[in-house]
Amino acid sequence: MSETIESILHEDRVFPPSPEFTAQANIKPEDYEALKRKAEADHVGFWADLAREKITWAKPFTQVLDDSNAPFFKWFTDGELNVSYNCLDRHLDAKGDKTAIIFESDDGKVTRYTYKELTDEVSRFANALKNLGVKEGDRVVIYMPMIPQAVIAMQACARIGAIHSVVFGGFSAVALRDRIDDAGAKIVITADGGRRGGKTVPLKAAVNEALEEHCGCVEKVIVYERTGEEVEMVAGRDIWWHEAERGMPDYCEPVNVNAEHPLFLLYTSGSTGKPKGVQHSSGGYLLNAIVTNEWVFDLKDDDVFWCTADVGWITGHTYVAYGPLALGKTIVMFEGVPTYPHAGRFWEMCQNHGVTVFYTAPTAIRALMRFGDEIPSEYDLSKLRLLGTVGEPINPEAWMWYYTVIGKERCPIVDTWWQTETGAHMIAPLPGVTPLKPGSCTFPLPGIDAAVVDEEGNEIPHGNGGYLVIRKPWPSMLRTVWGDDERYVNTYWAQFNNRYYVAGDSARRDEDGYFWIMGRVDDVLNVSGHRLGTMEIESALVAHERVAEAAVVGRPDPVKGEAIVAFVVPRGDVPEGAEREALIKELREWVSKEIGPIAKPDDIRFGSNLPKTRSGKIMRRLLRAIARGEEITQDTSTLENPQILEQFMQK
Ligand code: 6R9
Repeated sequence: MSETIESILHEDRVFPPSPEFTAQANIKPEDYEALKRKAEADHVGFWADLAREKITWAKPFTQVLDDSNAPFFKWFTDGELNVSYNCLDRHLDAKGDKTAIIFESDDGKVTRYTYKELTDEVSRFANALKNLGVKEGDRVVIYMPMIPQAVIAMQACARIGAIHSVVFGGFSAVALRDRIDDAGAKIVITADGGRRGGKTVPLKAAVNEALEEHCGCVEKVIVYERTGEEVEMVAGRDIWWHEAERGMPDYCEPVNVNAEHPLFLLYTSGSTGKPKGVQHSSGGYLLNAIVTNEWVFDLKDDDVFWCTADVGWITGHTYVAYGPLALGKTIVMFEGVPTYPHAGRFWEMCQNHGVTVFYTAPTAIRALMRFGDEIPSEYDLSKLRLLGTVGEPINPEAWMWYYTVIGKERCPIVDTWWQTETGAHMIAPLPGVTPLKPGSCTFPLPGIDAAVVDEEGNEIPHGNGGYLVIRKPWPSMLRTVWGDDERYVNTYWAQFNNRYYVAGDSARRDEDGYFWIMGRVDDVLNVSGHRLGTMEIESALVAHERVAEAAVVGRPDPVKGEAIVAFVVPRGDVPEGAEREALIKELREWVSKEIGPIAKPDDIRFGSNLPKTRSGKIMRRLLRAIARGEEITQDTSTLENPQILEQFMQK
């Protein structure tokens, strides 16, 4: 990427934290300066001190960073701990009766667990796992709805040193089977079904299908009874959760494991080939999970933190199942979807549970924004004090809507850049310190050496786009790709001779040093010799009053190198006939005006939604195939809404 990526996104609004927010923040400007100074002066010592302070070690570590086999880094190598002990037991004396989880089901039923109750549940289930022969290091696949038992299962694995691999409940039987096989899982934990948007998700049926072929590794399937609908149980293999727990003592001694012991695997799609089993450690992972919840979400004891991510994603690991619990805080879990039974569900839940810190994805914000400002205004959102986003760049319009309509201009927005592989936030504002710019994830956290570099790995001048890399190891970094060290090195390190972690994103820094994520490296277009971030064109499109959402991809063009194809979800009805032609013309002119003539889309298609994975990520591979008029050969099993592909195929 030797050429400059043309960054045409002009965003000059700046929102400094209010003095009131700063006054109460966990990290104040002077703390931030001190942390930064310390991390810069002594990177390893910085993390060592935090690890001693934040984690309860069963055996203290004496070695901090082992880089003798880089890029296979190890942290706190001779230390021992139990992650479940750190999330549960250590709070019991002071906070046994404090609410750990407020759970709201799809149909609105609310269940609460105190720390004491949660600890007992985890212990009992951990004993059940042990009783079924699960040992330290065994892999356990968890394929569950977004219910507290998913967290209980994860914590129970951690308690006995088993390695969990959560597979999102929206994945198909085929995707599940591949993950079970790759992990060599001995146990699968599932439910009869889940409930989302008033419908049943047939989880057990998918498990049965997945286990029909391969998966010789699986010995037992544990089934939580959630919907009560009839399911097929295979004799000798399948056992109900409540039966597995019968007679189990409600205390299970936590097993102390080495800091490097894998806590979990989490499969994530690469740009090509089969999904990678991203392997995380116990000690290092827990440390970044703790500090980022404290620094970025500013969590306090009276906070009610709602991260809307499913535990099937990394966000649901670090900001639901582990981080907030390790800090002894109260979290909200929600089984359903944001628009059922009505488009005010999120805001109603924020009101009813007194949510103070709310964390969701730009795609959800844009979807809810389409329903207008009146809906959120019907709810009391005055308890909210901090908002967050994750998963993709947030366009400034959605940011402003979130800031004004949801946060009432009172709540800072933390735009958090990170990945499955990084384990926790890497680039994000500190809400009491960092002046915000809509659409920028701002600055790397203390102890995180992120940079934007060119082809040779040299840091490039501000204003230009390049590769986003992390130059020093950090505790929660992935340790390897499960069973495939070579792929780990090739995917993340080889590009710069194993010196830097390569995120696969492009980014630029502005004149103030703020980081702006431009998209995946393969999302950068080259139009007539100009490099354009697809996100910038998308931002321009969604700034138009008739556009609710947009995705832009490239298509090979004999003259320009690449032509720009825009997939647009209009506000209101999908236009037809003359109206459609007029809108296409208007949008082309609009983009031309917003960015410049080179960014004018060559082809604009309309549809009622974009093809998305169930985690809300736009499936650009698919859009690229459609843009090129290719037959769709890709796996569409992870698509939330397959029927909209048809709409976009029409010219
Ligand atoms: C946490 C998570 C990682 C990819 C990442 C980037 C995109 C995540 C972002 C963001 C812009 C943000 N991404 N957060 N882009 N601004 N605040 O989403 O993990 O599912 O592994 O995705 O998501 O492209 O490389 P994961």
